[in-house]
Amino acid sequence: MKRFTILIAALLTSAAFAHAALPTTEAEVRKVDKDAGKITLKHGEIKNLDMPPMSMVFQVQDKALLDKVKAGDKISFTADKINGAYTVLTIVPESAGK
Ligand SMILES: [Cu+2]
Repeated sequence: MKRFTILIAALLTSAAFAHAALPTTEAEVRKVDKDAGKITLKHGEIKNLDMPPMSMVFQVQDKALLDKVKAGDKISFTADKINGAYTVLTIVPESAGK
C-alpha cells in the first residue's frame, strides 16, 4: 500500500510538471459559457497540440477560470488534450503583469 501511494505521488508530480511545461498561446475570447464550462477562443498556433491558428470551443478544466474573462478579452492560455477533449488549463489576461 505504501509503495502504491508513492507511485501515485510520482505520477501526480510528473503530471504537474508536464502541465507546467506547456507553452502559452495567445488568443482572443469570442464566447464564454460558464454553465457548460466552455470557452470559444480565436487562438494562435498551439505548439504542444500541433494545431494551427483557428477559432474553436474548448472545455475548461476549472469553471472558475471563466470568471476572469469575457468576450473580446485578449489572453494567454495553456491547453492540452484530456480524455479526448481539448481543455484549457490556465488563463492569464493579457493585461496581467504589464
Ligand atoms: Cu484550435
